[in-house]
Amino acid sequence: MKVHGLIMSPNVRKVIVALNAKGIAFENIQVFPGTHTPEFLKISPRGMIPAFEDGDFAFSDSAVIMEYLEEKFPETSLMPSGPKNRALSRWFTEYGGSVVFPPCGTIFTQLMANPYYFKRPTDQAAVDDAITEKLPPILDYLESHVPDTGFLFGELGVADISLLSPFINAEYGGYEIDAAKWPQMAAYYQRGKAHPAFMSTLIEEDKLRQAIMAQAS
Ligand SMILES: N[C@@H](CCC(=O)N[C@@H](CS)C(=O)NCC(=O)O)C(=O)O
Repeated sequence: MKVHGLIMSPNVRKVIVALNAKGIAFENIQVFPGTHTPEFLKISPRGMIPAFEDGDFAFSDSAVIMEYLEEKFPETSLMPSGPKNRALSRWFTEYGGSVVFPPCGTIFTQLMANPYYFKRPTDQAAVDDAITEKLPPILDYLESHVPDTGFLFGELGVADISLLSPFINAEYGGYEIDAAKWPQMAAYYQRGKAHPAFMSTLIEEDKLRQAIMAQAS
């Protein structure tokens, strides 16, 4: 099985953390965001990472890939049981991808990717908007939903992975969840990062991050 995409991308990381949590072996093919070669567009028609290959079957989108993994390898399940909890799990997965990811992505792009890799200026107004306007209501909402201990449905699942992964990128841009304002979220984020599936991913990711940063400087 092959995951196409840069591990530092929040959406690629989601798939890799899910694979690690399930204990499934895979190969990570480093495809940078914005790769629009005809070959890559065949497996990811929107030209976005991640894309996934399982033998001669290939497709894209992190949420779809995680659902596929869940159906193909149900043994270590990353989804709760019962229609209500499964609906909630899908909702938080969607919320992570469509609502949490954009402002966290902005912080990462503007404060890490642009200055250190692309050598482009930082759009400070976009960063300020992400930090002061976009993220607070998101954190307020999540603060009332995340548990005191463990994860949304007990063990780490796709919903947690989807909510937490974007914050890793925000942290690369220097953002920290304010534990005085959002204590539950700050603690939940630290628990997520300390989970073996996240930890092993972040160790691999750090090697690549250092290499990219070294090349860029
Ligand atoms: N809904 C997609 C979003 C994927 C996505 O936004 N990927 C970004 C990197 S994190 C990307 O490929 N951006 C390049 C582009 O927009 O051209 C998923 O969850 O896989």
